[in-house]
Amino acid sequence: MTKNIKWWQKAVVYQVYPRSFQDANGDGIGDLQGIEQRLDYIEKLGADVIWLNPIYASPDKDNGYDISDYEDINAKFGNMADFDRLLQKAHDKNIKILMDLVVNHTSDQHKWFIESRSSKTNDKRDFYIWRDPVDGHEPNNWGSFFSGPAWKFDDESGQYYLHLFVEGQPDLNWVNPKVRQSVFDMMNFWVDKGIDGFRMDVISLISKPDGLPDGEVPEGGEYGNSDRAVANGPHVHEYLQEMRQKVLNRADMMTVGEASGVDIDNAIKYAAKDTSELNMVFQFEHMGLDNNPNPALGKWYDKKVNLIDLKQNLSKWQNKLANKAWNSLYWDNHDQPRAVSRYGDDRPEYRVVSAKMAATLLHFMQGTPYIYQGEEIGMTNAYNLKRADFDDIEIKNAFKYLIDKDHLTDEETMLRYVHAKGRDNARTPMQWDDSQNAGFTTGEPWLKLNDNFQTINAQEALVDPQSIFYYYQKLIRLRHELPIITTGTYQLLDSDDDQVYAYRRVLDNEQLLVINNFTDQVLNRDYHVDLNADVLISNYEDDQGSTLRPYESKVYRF
Ligand code: ISL
Ligand code: CA
Repeated sequence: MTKNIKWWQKAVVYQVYPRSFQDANGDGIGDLQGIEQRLDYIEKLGADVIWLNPIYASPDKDNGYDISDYEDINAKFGNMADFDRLLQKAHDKNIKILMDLVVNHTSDQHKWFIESRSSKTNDKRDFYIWRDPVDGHEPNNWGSFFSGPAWKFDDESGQYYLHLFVEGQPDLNWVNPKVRQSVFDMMNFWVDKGIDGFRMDVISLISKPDGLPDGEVPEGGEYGNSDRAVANGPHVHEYLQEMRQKVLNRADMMTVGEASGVDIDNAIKYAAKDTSELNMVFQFEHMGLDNNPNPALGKWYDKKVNLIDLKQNLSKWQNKLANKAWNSLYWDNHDQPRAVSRYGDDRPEYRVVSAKMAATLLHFMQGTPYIYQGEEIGMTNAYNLKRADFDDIEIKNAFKYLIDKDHLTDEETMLRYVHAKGRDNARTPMQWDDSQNAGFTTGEPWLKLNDNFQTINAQEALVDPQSIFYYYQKLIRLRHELPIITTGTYQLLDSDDDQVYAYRRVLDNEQLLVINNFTDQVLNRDYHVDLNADVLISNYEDDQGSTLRPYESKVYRF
């Protein structure tokens, strides 16, 4: 097995959210030149790949996920020459670049949509999903992912168009072969530039079910669940195989599909070992374990995940994908709250130790780990932001619909939920140092900073040998050095222990025992470890055997 390992199976990815990483020209918005200035930092961490969130031309209705020109750079971030230089500089350091590919939908400002909307007989009409009203209403009951209906009525032509996300994000009609060919041509434009792969936005949604049937309405909700109605549609695998033939096979690329609504069986098809489609998917099951028990409120909730549920879920993915497909490993990204706040404990006395614990838990699993910018310094959720400070359309709509319209919850509770789950927790500017605006910008930042930047920042981390940063650096180095982390089998221990997450990795005669105290309590657990066993990595300086201190995490190697 070791011989057939692909480069992306040993790689660690660092996700950069360009808008919030580093502003080079003082306009308050991160940009490509800013990323270039910080390449040394990413190189020091040791990551192999950078995934860039969308940097294409966009009216920014959903922070770049509404693209108006796939072959141009958003002027806020720079221009194509800046991109070409960034790619070159990254490659000079042996760092690869993964581009975000957003092709379930475009912006309503994309020239295809402008033409499509211009008349019912335009030859681009069929590039999008247009339907007549049914009894004067929307063609079906689907809700938008970001609240409200998924259909927008167009006065000119008297038809509705589908937008699973916001109004400014009309869904492309993948049934049309011209749409597919246009997307593949555009992808080849980027492949020809020498990029190293794609992260594919909501790729599980591109094939809509025949006849667009209504979705199930959650109790207390108003709209049908479009995620469940649409995900893994009838032709999605066929389209991805076509993409593989026409684009992906042209180079040695890495692909990861964002796959909401995907279960194990589907993931095995998307990410099968034979690589007929993608290399791996981002599954969402573990992201939903701490959802609100009221389905109408979806993710909006502030209770921590139950450890047994988490173990069951992650172990299922580890075991069932083994030898069949490949996992991606992540705690957070630009759509999720901060890892230490959600899975660790961001109180000052536990922040560092618990961030390292969460990192250990994830990084010794099988799969390709993703680190979201700031995770490596233990950035926390942004509790100082108030309703008026938020920028994210999902958060704004949630306030608007769930309080103002549906009255599902009150403003104060909603704010608590947003502090726990909102996407802006991840999007506040990167905290580089303790100077004004955390060294992110000399101007006015586009989104308010987390007010803890004076204590939590990269400069601080880089001078402290015990920092979270150096812990991640070591995790990455170990993954590069020890094949067992990539190829070993996974065995969960004590599945009914709701305080400690322990597992083994096994490869031939070698073994790793990974122990994580998920609580702030001192616990006692005996894993019958030989007194002479080597501690490979730990977040405490000494080993106290069966005594586990708060959030203690350690890995033995036999
Ligand atoms: O963010 C989510 C929940 O808060 C997810 O449901 C998210 O909307 C879903 O995973 C799709 O995300 C991707 O596509 C969206 C974009 O807004 C996200 O940033 C992107 O990661 C639409 O393009
Ligand atoms: Ca800028």
